Amino acid sequence: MTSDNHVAQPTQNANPQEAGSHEAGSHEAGSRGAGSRGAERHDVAGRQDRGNRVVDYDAIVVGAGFSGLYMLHSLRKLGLSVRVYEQGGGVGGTWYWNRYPGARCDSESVYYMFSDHMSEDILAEWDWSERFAAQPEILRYLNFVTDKMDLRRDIQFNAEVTSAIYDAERDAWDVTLADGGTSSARFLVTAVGCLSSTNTPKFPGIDTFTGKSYHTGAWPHEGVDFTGQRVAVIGTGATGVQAVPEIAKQAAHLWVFQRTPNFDVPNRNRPLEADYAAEVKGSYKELWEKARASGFGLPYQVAERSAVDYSPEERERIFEAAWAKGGFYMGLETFSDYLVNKESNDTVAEFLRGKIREMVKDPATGELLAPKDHPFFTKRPPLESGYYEAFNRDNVTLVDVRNAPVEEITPHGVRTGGQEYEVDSIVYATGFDAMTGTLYGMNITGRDGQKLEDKWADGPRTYLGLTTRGFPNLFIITGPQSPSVLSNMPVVIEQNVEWIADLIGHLREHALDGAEPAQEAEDQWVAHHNQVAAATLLLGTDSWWMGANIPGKPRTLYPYVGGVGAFRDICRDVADQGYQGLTLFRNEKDAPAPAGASG
Ligand code: NA7
Repeated sequence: MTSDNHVAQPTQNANPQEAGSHEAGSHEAGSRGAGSRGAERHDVAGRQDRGNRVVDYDAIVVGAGFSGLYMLHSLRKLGLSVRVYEQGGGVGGTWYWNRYPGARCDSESVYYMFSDHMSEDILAEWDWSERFAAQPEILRYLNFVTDKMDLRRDIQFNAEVTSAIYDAERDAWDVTLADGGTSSARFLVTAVGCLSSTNTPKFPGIDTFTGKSYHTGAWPHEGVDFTGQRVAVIGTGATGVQAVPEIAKQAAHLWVFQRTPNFDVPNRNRPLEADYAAEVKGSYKELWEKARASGFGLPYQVAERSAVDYSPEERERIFEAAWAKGGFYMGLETFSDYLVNKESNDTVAEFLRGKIREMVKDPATGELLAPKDHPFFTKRPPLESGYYEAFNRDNVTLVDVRNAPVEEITPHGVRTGGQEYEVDSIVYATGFDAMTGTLYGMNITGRDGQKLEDKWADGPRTYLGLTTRGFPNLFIITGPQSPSVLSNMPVVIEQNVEWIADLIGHLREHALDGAEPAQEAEDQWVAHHNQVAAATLLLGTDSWWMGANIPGKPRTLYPYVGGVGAFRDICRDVADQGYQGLTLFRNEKDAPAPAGASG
């Protein structure tokens, strides 16, 4: 990974309403994201007596997944009054919604959890059952954390935020919910995740389908039984790759519609060995520090070497060892220059193509499944368990929609290449409007009526991914231009949350009311982000990391690729230097000049 310790220069100091089921003939019911649902009006629960306060709460947090839960806990520790609004009927975020068959985390479970910063007790008490935890277990974990930390009482469920408007007079954020409820707070923290607005392509005829259709990211809570059905899965990203082997076990026939094959690596999932789990727990502090300082938030032994410096035989041995180990070791522990050296990347890409051809019995299908249009890891490599083997089953057929795109959804199925595939159910594993979709859906409006969506019309502009000028006291967890999805998420979530909480603590300590990045600091962060990105191969590939999956979305690298550890160092330096690059202010009389003015 590249890293650059650039620092921007300072200019100055529940009643669960289960969602996600899908009615025949309508693809809308299976979508998710801000603005996707309405609900009956009810009063905002838990509102405090304002007294002489100009706001209802010190902070409003949107979302109750990993980020929102830890943010709530951290702000409570500072003594703040906090309200969390959660669109779902329960906690969990990604793990509340993504209940499709085979849904599983691609980070090793022992590292996909809160550290002792949240609670030493939870760390000690919680035991994972598998090397890679499945969705139900992660959801159980997050509920366990919620109850242990007594977080539920400050969370309002089924509460979709439809607007958040900054009032400069009061230095307050006014928030409106889909049910018409309103409330206000000094600080607004978005903890909405990166993959929370589902993307269903606007295929012609999509509403005419008379069977059932589902989006993997808004899966019915009661589950779906595909036994005996003819099923179409559209999409072969990390989600499709997990769902296909499971659906194949039930369906009479499964057609998998593939536009772009991926470099899928086996996860080698298995029951978690007790001694391994104990070993990790035993050296937890050390391992988490290593993860925090790493490129991707995992405490792996990164090999600082290039594949081009090794003989084909030596490379083969290294690749085979990582292949046998499974998981992200192939990307992280073999060679370290895949993202910056095409020649090095070609060696691992060829190795993986060879493995795919070996695993798939039909040569034509194997060839279609072997990616040739992008370098390894320039799209998120899915982890697989039985995906390629699924194509050796008689009841599974791969359909290439690269050369012959989906023409239309008909009342009875999917038409492509002049052929109609008649099915009973369609599964859209077609991804998300990542990183910005849900933020825009909340209609976040800052100083002078500027909408976030308009400010970012040509691509996100942030300071550290955590703040953006013109939107005082808006903090974005795992936002664009922060490491976010290029990491093991809990590690960067903890870092983001702690930085935000420390800043808010600093403001209170100094009787200040707010923070907003200076123009120059923001400009420098955007330039740095772009510079780091430009040094990689990522910009040349059409991926959701680049916004390429959503028509009209600005093409730019959304996550920060400078590395988790480097990012943490930069954030810490900013804080150590009195929040360099941020304007800290007291009430409106001290507020900075409007966005656009020199900071
Ligand atoms: P992804 O990775 O965005 O995958 C979506 C898939 O859907 C991908 O194969 C797309 O092909 C395919 N797609 C999207 N639109 C179309 C159309 N119009 N026609 C055919 N195929 C289409 O989403 P996932 O949910 O799998 O994974 C998201 C992240 O979750 C993942 O990266 C992990 O971080 C966890 P394409 O590749 O665009 O050609």
